[in-house]
Amino acid sequence: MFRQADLILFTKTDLLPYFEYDIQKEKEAARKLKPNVDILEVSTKDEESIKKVAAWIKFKIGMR
Ligand SMILES: Nc1nc2c(ncn2[C@@H]2O[C@H](COP(=O)(O)OP(=O)(O)OP(=O)(O)O)[C@@H](O)[C@H]2O)c(=O)[nH]1
Ligand SMILES: [Mg+2]
Repeated sequence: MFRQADLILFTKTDLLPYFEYDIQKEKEAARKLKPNVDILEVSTKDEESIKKVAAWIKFKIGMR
């Protein structure tokens, strides 16, 4: 899955303080599988993070 992915979204990042989830470690693991993969952190509580996803999609469409 991660070898095929163009973008990895880590979602619900507002909840990170409440879980023992090492996001940096997971990013490193993903980059081991696909070094140049794009990675974004998203939370529905953070409008900017959603806009970044939309901008990523628009950018990719523009490349076609
Ligand atoms: N706190 C928080 N809750 C979220 C976020 N995104 C979705 N949720 C909640 O998570 C639940 C599942 O919502 P979905 O829209 O299915 O989100 P999803 O990213 O597909 O998540 P999963 O289905 O749980 O894998 C709902 O109760 C949403 O309100 C987020 O960024 N932060
Ligand atoms: Mg869902």
